[in-house]
Amino acid sequence: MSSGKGSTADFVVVANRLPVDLERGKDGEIIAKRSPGGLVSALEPFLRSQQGAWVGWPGLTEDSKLDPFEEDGLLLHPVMLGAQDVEDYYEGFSNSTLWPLYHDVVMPPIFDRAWWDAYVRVNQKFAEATAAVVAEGGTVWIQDYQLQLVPKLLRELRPDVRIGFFLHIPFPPIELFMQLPWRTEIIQGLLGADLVGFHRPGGAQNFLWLARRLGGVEPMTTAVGVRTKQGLVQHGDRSVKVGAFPISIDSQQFDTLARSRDTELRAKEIREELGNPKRIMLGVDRLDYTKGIELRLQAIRELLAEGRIDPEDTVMVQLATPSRERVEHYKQMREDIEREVGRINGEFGKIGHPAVHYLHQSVSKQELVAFYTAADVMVVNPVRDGMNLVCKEYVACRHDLGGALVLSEMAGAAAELTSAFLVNPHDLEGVKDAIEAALIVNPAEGRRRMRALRRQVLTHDVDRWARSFLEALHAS
Ligand code: GDG
Repeated sequence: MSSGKGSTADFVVVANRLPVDLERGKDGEIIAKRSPGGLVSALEPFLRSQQGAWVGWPGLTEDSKLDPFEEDGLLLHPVMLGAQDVEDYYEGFSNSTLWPLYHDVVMPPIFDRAWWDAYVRVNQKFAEATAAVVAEGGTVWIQDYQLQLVPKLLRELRPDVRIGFFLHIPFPPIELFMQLPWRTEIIQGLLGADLVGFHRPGGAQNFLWLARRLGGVEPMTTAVGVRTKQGLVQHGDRSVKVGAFPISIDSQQFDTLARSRDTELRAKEIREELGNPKRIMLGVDRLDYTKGIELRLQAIRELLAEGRIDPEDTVMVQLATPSRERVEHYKQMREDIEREVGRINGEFGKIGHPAVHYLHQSVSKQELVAFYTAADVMVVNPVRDGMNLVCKEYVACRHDLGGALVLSEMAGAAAELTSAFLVNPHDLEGVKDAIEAALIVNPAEGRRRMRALRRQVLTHDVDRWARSFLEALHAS
């Protein structure tokens, strides 16, 4: 890690988190670690190729100042947050107000005025840090729900820069968004951008409606175009473009990793470690209540109880990456999930041969790819998900055309991955049927589906996503 103090960049990404987490070691020294999650996986390869700068929080809870540093060719600008900011802006307003509200209120959002004040304060801090980093006339790409006020705040500080904003989570239906006491401020914040992007046209459409109602904008195009998937509004003397840009993954990288000899060997080893079952089902998620992990386990328990899955020859592996562990909803959910795993193994497992293998830990990318390669059925059943990258990664790894994907209709990815076994995640019987169908699909049908899925994922990668967003931004 080398210092990059004082430099500016033509292209700046701003996100809540930096792509590395910093921690204090025993002697007070700073240690950098890769940080997981969909946003980092999606953006990092692109930014690396652009030699841009990244502004974000490094995960350290300290109000001190930390100089910018270079990590693996990326210029990183840390925005430091104290313990109270982390509690109120991050765990509070971002993850206990906005996250549940934007995910169809699957959990009740909490509206707390002190959290909102912290959200405003921290967004201002990010805007100031970005204003100091971006070169004259440069481009800034702001990411996600934690920073929805930054477009407006940054424009006030730096009217010379071009500003894009992309939301990685769903933009909610109008009726739900209207519950937010600070709805006008959020819409006004987003309208500070030149381009506001969403995963799905539905999100863009909701935003356009709200911009008219709360943002005082004049519609130039009232609908998100079916072909262009973009709309345009007049906001004061500026026009703001609104559009859908479905995110993706570095498909080629996953394909290449999956084809390597090491992955093949490790996948074989995983099967052996699991007792060489006939079928392996896999779930990979951040431990989050939107991902439907409890429902998935319930479906599996019922399939086992009804004798539709034989625990002698079929096992489930659930990789659950630790996430937001200090937030109350997450603590409760972890307990519920672990109780359910215990219950299933208590009823259907044998000594040394559990029905569900559960890991509450993060694994390396190589190991993850080996799991994808080893899995016969990948179960992705979020109750709501902006996109979901895991299902795309699974598909990119199946160059052998093996494996089957069970996918929730409520994931943004379902619009593209139509050859998956699509399910309504609230329909428990439907989920059970889809898992069973995927387990017993005949090989020709399975290959046909996987071929179609791969065609989509390999031709629509993260590079294409980023380029299409930035092209639209520069054309605005
Ligand atoms: C948000 C939106 C949207 C997970 N466990 C491990 C690991 N991961 C990686 C996966 C994947 C990423 O984390 C998770 O991405 P998702 O898209 O599935 O979910 P969120 O974190 O909720 O992401 C989502 C995304 O932003 C991008 O816009 O798709 O809808 O909610 O890349 O591979 N990676 C490693 N070890 C793990 O144990 N190495």
